[in-house]
Amino acid sequence: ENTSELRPTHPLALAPVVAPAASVDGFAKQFLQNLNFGQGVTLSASDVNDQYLALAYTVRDYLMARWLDDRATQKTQQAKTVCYLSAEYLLGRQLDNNLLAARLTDIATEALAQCGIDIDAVRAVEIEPGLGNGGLGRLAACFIDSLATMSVPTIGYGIRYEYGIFRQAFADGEQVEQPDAWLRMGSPWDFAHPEAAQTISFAGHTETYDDGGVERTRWVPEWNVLAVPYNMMVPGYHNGRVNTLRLWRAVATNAFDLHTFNSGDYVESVRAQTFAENISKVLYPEDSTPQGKELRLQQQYFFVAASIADFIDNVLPDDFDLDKLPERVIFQLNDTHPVIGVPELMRVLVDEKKLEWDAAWAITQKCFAYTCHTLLPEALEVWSVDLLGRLLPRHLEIIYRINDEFLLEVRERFGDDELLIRNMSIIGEHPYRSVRMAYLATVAGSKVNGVAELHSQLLRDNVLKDFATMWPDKFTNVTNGVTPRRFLRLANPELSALITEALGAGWTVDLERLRGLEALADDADFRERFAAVKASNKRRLGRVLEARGDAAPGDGHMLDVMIKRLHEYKRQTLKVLHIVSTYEGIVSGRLDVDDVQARTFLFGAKAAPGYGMAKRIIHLINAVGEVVSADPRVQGKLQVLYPANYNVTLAESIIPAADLSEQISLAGKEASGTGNMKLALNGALTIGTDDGANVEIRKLVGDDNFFLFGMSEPEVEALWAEGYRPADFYQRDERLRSAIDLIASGAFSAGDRTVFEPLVSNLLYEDRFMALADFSSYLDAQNRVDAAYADQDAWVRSAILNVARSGYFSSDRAMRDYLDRIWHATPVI
Ligand code: GP0
Repeated sequence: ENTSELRPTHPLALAPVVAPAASVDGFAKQFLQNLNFGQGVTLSASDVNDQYLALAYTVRDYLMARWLDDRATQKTQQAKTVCYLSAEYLLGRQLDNNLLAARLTDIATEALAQCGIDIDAVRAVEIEPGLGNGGLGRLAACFIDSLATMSVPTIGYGIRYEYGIFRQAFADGEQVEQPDAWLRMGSPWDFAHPEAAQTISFAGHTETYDDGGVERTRWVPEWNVLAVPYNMMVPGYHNGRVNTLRLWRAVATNAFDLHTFNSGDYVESVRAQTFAENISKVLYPEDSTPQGKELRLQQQYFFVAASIADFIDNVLPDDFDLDKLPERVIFQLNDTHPVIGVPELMRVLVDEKKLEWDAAWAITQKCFAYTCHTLLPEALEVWSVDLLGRLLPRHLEIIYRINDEFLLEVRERFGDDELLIRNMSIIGEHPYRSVRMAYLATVAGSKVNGVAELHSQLLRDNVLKDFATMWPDKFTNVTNGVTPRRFLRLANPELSALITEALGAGWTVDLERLRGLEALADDADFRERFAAVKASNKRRLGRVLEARGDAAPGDGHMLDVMIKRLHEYKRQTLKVLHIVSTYEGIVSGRLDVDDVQARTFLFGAKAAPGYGMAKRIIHLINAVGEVVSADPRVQGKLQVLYPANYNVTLAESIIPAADLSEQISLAGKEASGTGNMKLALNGALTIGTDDGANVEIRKLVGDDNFFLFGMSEPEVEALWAEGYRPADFYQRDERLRSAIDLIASGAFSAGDRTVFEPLVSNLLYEDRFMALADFSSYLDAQNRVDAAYADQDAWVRSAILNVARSGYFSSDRAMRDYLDRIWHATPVI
């Protein structure tokens, strides 16, 4: 910092930075100033986007004084900083969240009203930064919110993708992907710090050299890019704390080749720039599957190397003794995407800072911890040795040495068991030589955690069994959580007001206080008010959907929602089979239409663009929806909605309106789920399998307030072991046969039997996720749902108990668990 070299004499320059006055007048003044001098328009000439940007800059102005203050103390204080390394942050809209955190909502609303502006119209133009795919990215966003609210010094590190998760549209019921140009209308919430750019290198070779009698290795890279940081402010809720989310953008070190440009070859002149800047161009739209693409490895190394260098250069004081690094930082690895940070820190310590290998390794092991988010074997990331060695030759050498020393330790512990050695090696040999990133993370990390009790147990018992035997204490669980600020306070203002009226406002930062609602579940007056809020939220959702050109949920319908990424293991197909079966039952007369509860089935889901089967399932949902909606025989009874482009913003409208939450993955496949928590917290009842965090939700809310169905994880294993033949289930269950036959007959594809044939035969002859095996149990549970819903008083009581008993699923609690069990860091107030 060069501020110490400044010798200001002006009194304003000597005064501390202060926020604008927290009053309607102060806000209006700052807003108009930003409109006039920032956007360069007068109020009367401004359009809604100008107003949005000016409003955002105004909120930022209020937060900035605290942010500057917190940065200064971060540099001087000796506290440990949590560096959350994540390739994804699925933030959602910022404006409302930041207004709320800074207690500016009412002031801003009134100030804008006095300028003749309706703040709701301004809100609506914000494009959410979709820098994540789904649960994993949203979890990162919840965690940094909680850490700021708890005053824990934190830096979230990630990538500033120019294009986030694709925008989904439907054409004839099929998904089409469009680029998400989220930066097009301006990005008021982040600001570039080009002066803090880091140079990130790639490729080339390594060589040894004599360093005053010591042989050392150095990396001679072949090309590099600049990593330019963009800071986003992460305000805590009502505590004045502002943490940082630091996202890196790739910029070419040489903008273009002037010589080539002058010779007239414009395309060639910018080739290198295009190449370098592609690194932060777009988020990989993959969820629960790894992408073995070179560009993705470039992204991973790019952001992790920049982040580690940034922390050492810019956050730690100069001349910091790196032996003490573990006292000052924990790098939390959000899945394996940032694991290349392990050999990177080793390279920095050994090659650049010239520490001994053993000392460097001792430091590194204490500085990292690893969160695993999956059990699907196909989702465990591996990099071919060939690719890794080409892109990061020094890192591959370091990984080899880490592995050699680790395998020596294995031999010492377990003897020369070659099979065990092969199984535990960080380097896999089949089908090609590769680095197993989850193993590297496990060997290097001080702790390894799963994201729900069942998941952590299965990690210990299956996926990482040998490692758990070797280091039982390394393994722990932290059940995921969600931020109550965004997903209750902001998304559900009416329920929030009702809760605050009943319990006081403290629940927003102490969610266990919701327990106080238990007693009110037996209060008829409270139940009535709770039900009125739910009904109001449904109408609000209807207005949101209609404004987008979608249909609203049916009047008086139960709202049955399945909102999550489209994946076979999550079993949207099982949901479709239920819908088709109900439809077929009514049409064929097997079901008495009066016995069927009127329902709106609402789906929200994107499929990875390259995931053919998932896309076919999307097509099927839309096709079934179209037929069901058009059929007069089920009018007013069954409705299927599938609004395109499900994202955080839409989730915030759907979740508060939901009655029934579908959490129907095959047991043992969903690591945790977090949508399940958001829905329960907003008073939806869950129909779910014994999977992920469903297990904990059911335990907390009670069996009477949860619809359990399906095989347990051990039952799933047993059925696989005995030989699973889905066609047997089809033969045995008439309801299942009719539903599948109806799809196969072409009833949802204008008579064309080929359209869904691949889907049907996959179900009948493969069915990896056992939808057919769980079908009858699922249908029975749905019948229990119908019966329960018929008694509205009892249903509302259960809904209230779901809210009252979901306090555990606050991400504040999850953060406390990480702090206690993994990070050993504390809040700094
Ligand atoms: C897990 F492996 N998750 C992955 C992945 O690639 N993407 C992703 O979002 C999810 C899990 O499936 C989860 O169970 C979990 O709750 C979430 O990560 C956060 O831990 C889905 O909600």
